[in-house]
Amino acid sequence: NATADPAVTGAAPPAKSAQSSLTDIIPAPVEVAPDGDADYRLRPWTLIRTEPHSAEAREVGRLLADSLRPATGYALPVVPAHGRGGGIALLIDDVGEELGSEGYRLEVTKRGVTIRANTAAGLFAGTQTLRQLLPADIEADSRRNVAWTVPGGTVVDHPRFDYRGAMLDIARHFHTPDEIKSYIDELARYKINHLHLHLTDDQGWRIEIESWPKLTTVGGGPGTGVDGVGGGFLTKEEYSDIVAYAAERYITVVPEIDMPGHTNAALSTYAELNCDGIAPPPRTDIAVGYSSLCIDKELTYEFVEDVIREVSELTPGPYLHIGGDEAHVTPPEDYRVFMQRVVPLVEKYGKRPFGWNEIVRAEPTTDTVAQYWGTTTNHADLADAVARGHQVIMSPANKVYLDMKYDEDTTLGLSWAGYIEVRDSYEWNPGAHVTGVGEDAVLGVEAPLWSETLRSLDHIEYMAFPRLAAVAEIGWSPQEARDWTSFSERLGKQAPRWEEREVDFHRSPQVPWV
Ligand code: TNX
Repeated sequence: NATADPAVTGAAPPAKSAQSSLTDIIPAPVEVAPDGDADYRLRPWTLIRTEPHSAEAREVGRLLADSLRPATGYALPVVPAHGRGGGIALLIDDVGEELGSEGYRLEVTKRGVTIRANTAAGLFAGTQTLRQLLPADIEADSRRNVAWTVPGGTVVDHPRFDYRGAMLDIARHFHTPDEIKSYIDELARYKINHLHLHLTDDQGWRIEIESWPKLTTVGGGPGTGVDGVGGGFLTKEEYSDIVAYAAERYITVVPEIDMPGHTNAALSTYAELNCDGIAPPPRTDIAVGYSSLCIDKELTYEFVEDVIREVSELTPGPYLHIGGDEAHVTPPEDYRVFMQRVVPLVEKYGKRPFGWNEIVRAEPTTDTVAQYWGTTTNHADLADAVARGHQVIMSPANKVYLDMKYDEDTTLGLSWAGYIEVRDSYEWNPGAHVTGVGEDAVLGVEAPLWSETLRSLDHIEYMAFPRLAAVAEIGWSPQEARDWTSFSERLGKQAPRWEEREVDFHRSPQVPWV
């Protein structure tokens, strides 16, 4: 018994730690059925038993063990699940078509926790739920004397949208591989499965391209970035390592090379890319819309193809994002000519093209995904594109731009799309947000984080949390299961977890923090 009298046993009792409830999970699951008589308690001898002959299931078990060992101090060996047995079981099983490739079924009885899924991705999602079901002390990085109780009952769960994304801008200020991995860790906890990396912009070029080596040494070198303090770039090895780290956590990296605008870092590095052959000076301010690749030069397309080829080769995921936003100095006819040539290059290298919503004006192949970042709920170009068959990612700037200030007192961030408090970021429906863009046209949601004002991981975290958790729930949970009161209460209980992990967050006055 967890409350055995220390005067009798001579041992220190487990410290009081708020037990989690089966209904505390973010994102809210499809079905939750608590059973107050079926709590399970982890023990020093608990085993993590994984589907025999599945290397992927074993790997999910290993990541789970890694995440539970520090605070529990238990060995938690990962062993093949032969026969019956208690402990934590991760089993690949036919759990029904409706659970799809990311759904899972989690059952907690007195004997143990069993997660079943059609795929290892589903098992991984289930393990993220399990982590949230343990007391917040589980996030500690050293041993805690706590009763590691998992509340009894059953969770049946699967996502609403296939694509749940977050974007990180590493161009305006470079963020290191360790910082990116730390962000990936947080995304995984909330079942976000895509990380869009904004790799290039006017102020910096952050991905090594072997055929154009000065892009990074000059365009991404020291002194680049906003205010000249955001230099740095990812080598090919570092990028691949991030992609692999993300993949282990069932997160797909979506690389973005923004063009034809947002290209001053490239244009200032290679004079020959400019129409007049003269390199403009590097820029460290935060203006937008002043740069453009030279549409009439053949060299432009050699450059673009080299970049697309090299980035595609490094990227196992299906998408390549080519930006296309705010090309204010590219005349519409030139923009069209450019995209009509470049979109097929993306497909030539086996990738599905992805662009900011402006891209649909160029009438690219309908396979091109349009990322909506507008602030209005009527958008004729987008509705027309959907009518032609395009899929859309919803990133309305006035709802989910994580770089927007929370309120007038927020020191970081921008406010061109307004202030965005947590409730604003939660209360909207991606399947009915823009007229003519219905649920079926929506591939998913994404929360972009632009980094003009963000220099450190603390800055990133402060702007992302708690709003990223809201966007995660929008992307995963059924619309009917979503409710602000419930969400805000569950959100309040995340605070001790963020504190344990030293994740900065905004203590929004809208949330009942515990
Ligand atoms: C608009 S959103 C941009 C970015 C800025 C951002 C700042 C979009 C496609 N373009 O270049 O960083 O606003 O919020």
